[in-house]
Amino acid sequence: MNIKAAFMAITTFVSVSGAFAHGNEDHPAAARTFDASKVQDTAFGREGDPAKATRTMGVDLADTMRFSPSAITVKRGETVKIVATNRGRLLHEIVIGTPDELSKHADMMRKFPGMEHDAPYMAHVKPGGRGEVVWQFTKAGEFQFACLVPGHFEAGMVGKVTVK
Ligand SMILES: [Cu+2]
Repeated sequence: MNIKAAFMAITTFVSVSGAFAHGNEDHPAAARTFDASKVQDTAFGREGDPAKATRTMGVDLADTMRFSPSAITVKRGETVKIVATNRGRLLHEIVIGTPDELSKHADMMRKFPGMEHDAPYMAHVKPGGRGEVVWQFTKAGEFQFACLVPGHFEAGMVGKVTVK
């Protein structure tokens, strides 16, 4: 695959929202504005309206390459606000997805380490910072949240979401 084709694949893959960020400065973690007309369904749910979030869940991100808690359970249809706090000294992120999509996405991140990405189902969290993802889990099943900073996913920075 040539570079251009690879880039197109990444763009198609990561940008459910159509947004493709080129710098964190332009996209502070907490500045997402909800726009119901732009919500798109995915295999693991859809962007949630913050006004409809019924629960806030805290998840810590650590340099041990672990999330805490590492597993969450939600009800199908529920909109949750996940507040990710980075307790470490490294950049981390939380990206929700299906196991298959996340591992493909991690491959892309490894091949293009400088790549910035942004979508409603992820938050990049600087050391000491916080990020939020508001997500409605519309499908029952087992999903994951992961940190796709190159090397982190491979080191086991993956958590489980069970939707009942
Ligand atoms: Cu990480």
